[in-house]
Amino acid sequence: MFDSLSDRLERLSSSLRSRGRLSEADVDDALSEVRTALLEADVEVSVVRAFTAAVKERLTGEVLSTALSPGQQVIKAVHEQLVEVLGGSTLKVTYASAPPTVVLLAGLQGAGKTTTAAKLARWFKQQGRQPMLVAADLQRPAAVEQLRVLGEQIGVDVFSASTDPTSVARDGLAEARRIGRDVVIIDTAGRLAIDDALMAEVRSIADITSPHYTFLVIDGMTGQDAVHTAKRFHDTLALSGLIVTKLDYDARGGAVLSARGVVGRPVVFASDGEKLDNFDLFHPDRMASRILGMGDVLTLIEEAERKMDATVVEATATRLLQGHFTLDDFLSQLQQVRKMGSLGNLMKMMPGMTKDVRQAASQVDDRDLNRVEAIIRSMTPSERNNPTIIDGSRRLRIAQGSGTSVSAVNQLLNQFREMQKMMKQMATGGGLPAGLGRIPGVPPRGGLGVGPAGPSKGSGGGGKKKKKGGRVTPPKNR
Ligand SMILES: Nc1nc2c(ncn2[C@@H]2O[C@H](COP(=O)(O)OP(=O)(O)OP(=O)(O)O)[C@@H](O)[C@H]2O)c(=O)[nH]1
Ligand SMILES: [Mg+2]
Repeated sequence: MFDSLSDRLERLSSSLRSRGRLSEADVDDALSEVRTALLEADVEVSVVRAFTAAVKERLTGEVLSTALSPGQQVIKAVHEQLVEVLGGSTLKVTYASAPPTVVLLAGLQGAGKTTTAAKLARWFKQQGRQPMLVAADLQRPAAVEQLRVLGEQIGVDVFSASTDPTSVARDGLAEARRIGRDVVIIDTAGRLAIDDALMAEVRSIADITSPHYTFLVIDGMTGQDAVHTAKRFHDTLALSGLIVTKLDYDARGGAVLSARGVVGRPVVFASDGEKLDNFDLFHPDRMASRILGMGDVLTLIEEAERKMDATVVEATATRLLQGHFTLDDFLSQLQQVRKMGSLGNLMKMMPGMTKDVRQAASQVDDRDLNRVEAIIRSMTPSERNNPTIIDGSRRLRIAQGSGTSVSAVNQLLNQFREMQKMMKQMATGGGLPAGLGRIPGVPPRGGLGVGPAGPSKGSGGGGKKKKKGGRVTPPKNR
């Protein structure tokens, strides 16, 4: 779903990867990708316009977090706007003080009303309620039977009668009161398109049962058409919200994104499969992540913002620029990486990584990092500060203390020495030698592009600062 949006953003994000801050042109590029992707997803044009304007504001209006790369900043802004458009937080279903709570379902033919009625009943049951289903679709002969079969599967009573839809609804409600059911879900008949007879029928059911919730069930495979239909339903029925079905299909998804903008009502539940448990409350943030197809990236962004300790990084950077880089500095960098999860995960989560790099990353053995950390931790402070004092017997002690081998310790020390040498060259203006950016002790597979992207705001010193931020980051393969 919405593959195009995540693809576009991914491409954009890799092209932004090397830059320190977003230029106006970058922002325009980003917005144009977002606009195209949304239109491709059949999102309503006014919703698209409002969306891109809001993303633009997010990207230009505030001071952006320096813990994020430009690509991440764009993704974050789009994600936040998606969450907002999808309705912010989840609607909380409350219950009538005088039960039963009445839920009316309406919608076009085949949207998924009957299936949804059963799923909803199952959901209420899980909330500790005692629901009852009412089969008020007398249009299709098999509709009552369909609901009865579903009700049996979930152990929920189904009320039916061969009178007329309004009477069935009224009598069903009375029956629920009589036998003490606290939630009543009314399934109604669908039509191919909105017509007066359909509207009159649901209206009269609504009038006689005064539902606490009136949900319109819409097929998530449809685009903005569904939403215009929804608007017309809303005009006659005062909807509480929408239930979107068939999100398991490779939908363009315009309906989901346009709903709030066009109908002014949130999506409350979502269904993503034919099975009765393929159903849950609609979570805008989860949906936004799914639309972006980058759930992990977003987790990373959040965590990077939360955990990246800018002061530690900055302090290391300063020492580094002065030509000092000790194993302690290295360890603190490693810990920054660590805070964000395993190396393999981290690499997978990085936006802008090519598929190849991701694949390589998934092969990176986190035990490599564990080993490096264990070795450094087994050193005394003076050894960390001055590794040249580490002689044979110290090596053996460190190897034993870290549960590794002398050759592993040697390997780390050799690579660290190389790294230190290059850092010194850099500090004396030697530029960035090729091969820098390998974690000592970790085989070079892909590169570890972590660390802050460099402050994006600065008093004209952006370039210099960025370089500084970049340099701190051990392995750097950007
Ligand atoms: N894959 C998938 N199929 C679904 C989903 N929800 C409903 N369906 C299927 O869509 C078809 C129509 O669902 P119904 O629940 O009968 O739709 P309805 O709105 O009650 O249809 P009418 O009563 O004819 O108006 C059925 O085959 C369902 O199994 C879903 O989330 N995913
Ligand atoms: Mg039905």
